[in-house]
Amino acid sequence: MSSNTERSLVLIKPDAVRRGLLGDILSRFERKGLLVDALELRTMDAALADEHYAEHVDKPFYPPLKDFMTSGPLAAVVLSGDSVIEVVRTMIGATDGRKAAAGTIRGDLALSNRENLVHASDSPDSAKRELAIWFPGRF
Ligand code: 3AN
Repeated sequence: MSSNTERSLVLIKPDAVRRGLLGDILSRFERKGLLVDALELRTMDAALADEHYAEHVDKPFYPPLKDFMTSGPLAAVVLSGDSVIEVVRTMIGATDGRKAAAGTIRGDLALSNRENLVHASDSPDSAKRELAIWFPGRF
């Protein structure tokens, strides 16, 4: 079996920190066999939000998303492992927690399409871009 070790940028969002779910969510990734390469509690400011969500800044849902994402500390995490980008996207589930499959993080723990606990890079290109934004010069 071939392996494809890569990295993903994961944000465990302010709702997860407020709800005391940081350990639970991190634990799911660790139990899956993924490695934590970096972990920092950070608070997003407006400029970082606009850079991170560059593809969404003109969408109607962006202003409340920005308010939410800058509302308190989040955990910025770099995970590595075989096919980690796809594996983590599968583990977090669909964007809308009301529709995400049971067994996924959002499916089990979220009931919103905004406060949906986790962000994860959705492709190798977005991982590269997001790692450079959050951990410049490190990965
Ligand atoms: P995902 O996080 O599943 O990749 P994206 O990239 O489409 O979803 O959206 C980025 C973030 O914007 C989501 N995590 C969610 O917090 C928010 N979002 C997306 N679509 C909506 C929506 N229709 N209404 C409110 N918030 C949304």
